[in-house]
Amino acid sequence: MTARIPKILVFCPEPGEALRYQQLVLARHPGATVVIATTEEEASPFIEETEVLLGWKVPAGLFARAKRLRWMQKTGAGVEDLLVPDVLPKTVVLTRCDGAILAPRMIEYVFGAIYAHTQNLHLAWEQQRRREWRNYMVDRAEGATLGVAGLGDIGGAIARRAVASGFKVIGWRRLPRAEEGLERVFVGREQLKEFMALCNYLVLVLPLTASTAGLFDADVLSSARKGCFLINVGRGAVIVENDLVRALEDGRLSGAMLDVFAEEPLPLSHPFWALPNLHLTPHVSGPIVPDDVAPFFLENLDRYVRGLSLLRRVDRTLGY
Ligand code: OXD
Repeated sequence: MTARIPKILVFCPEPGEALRYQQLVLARHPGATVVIATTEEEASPFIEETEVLLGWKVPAGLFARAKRLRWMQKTGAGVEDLLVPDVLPKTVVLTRCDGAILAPRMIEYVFGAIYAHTQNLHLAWEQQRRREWRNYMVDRAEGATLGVAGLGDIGGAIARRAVASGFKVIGWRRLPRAEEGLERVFVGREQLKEFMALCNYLVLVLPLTASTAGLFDADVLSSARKGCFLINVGRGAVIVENDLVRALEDGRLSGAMLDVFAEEPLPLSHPFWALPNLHLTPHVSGPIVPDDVAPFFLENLDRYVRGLSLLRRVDRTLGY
């Protein structure tokens, strides 16, 4: 088995992460050639020989020299960086991480955000810092309508958990597909505003593609149910951020919790930092943990060696 394992380069900017993938691959295939790199310079001596690339944040310049590269397994779920024209050659098969691996942590982020909102936790923490004892009302989320835009591996898992947690759950997706257990699934741009008008909580779990970039603009946001609370764990650029600022300022949306932004790190001058009803986190909702992701890669590697089709192969036209 080991003799047939292709040369693998693991590229991760974080050394501990790269090392852990190397250990996990070698534990399954001792004797395989698995090298690690955290910078373009470190990858340079190996890139021409590499057949399989595992990782993320790979400097675009490396691909031009990767003449033997046949397959890239991205360790994250989003692949928009690799689909920029002229980055990853079309001859290279691209697979992404199975969202089901990331979903359990992202579900906890989303429900943490919802309950922090209903329990007014930000107010409690502000009061504590001021040593202030002042009563306030808390709300309930159960029974509210929660809409999930993007019903892939992650969005679908969030929706199922919301059903189990007593929400009325509706969904929105770009293309039709059978969906079980939701009150209703709205499809396509033409049904987006109707969907928005029903959501008390709106969770965005969309990939960034040509069809989703800037989708949530002033027009779409103005159709949101008054007082809707928005959570974005997909990609920041699906929202026109200045339009979101206005929707939060004028009270159309009661608040937002954002983990992703059009530009990351969020520029210091960005208006989001100062909005009282917006809470933000630095893209932490779905951490890529090597011990979670490596078994998926190893399964795909096994399929690759046996000439089988790879799991979560990216459709470059759809963008995911
Ligand atoms: C991902 C991410 O794409 O972490 O998986 O954003």
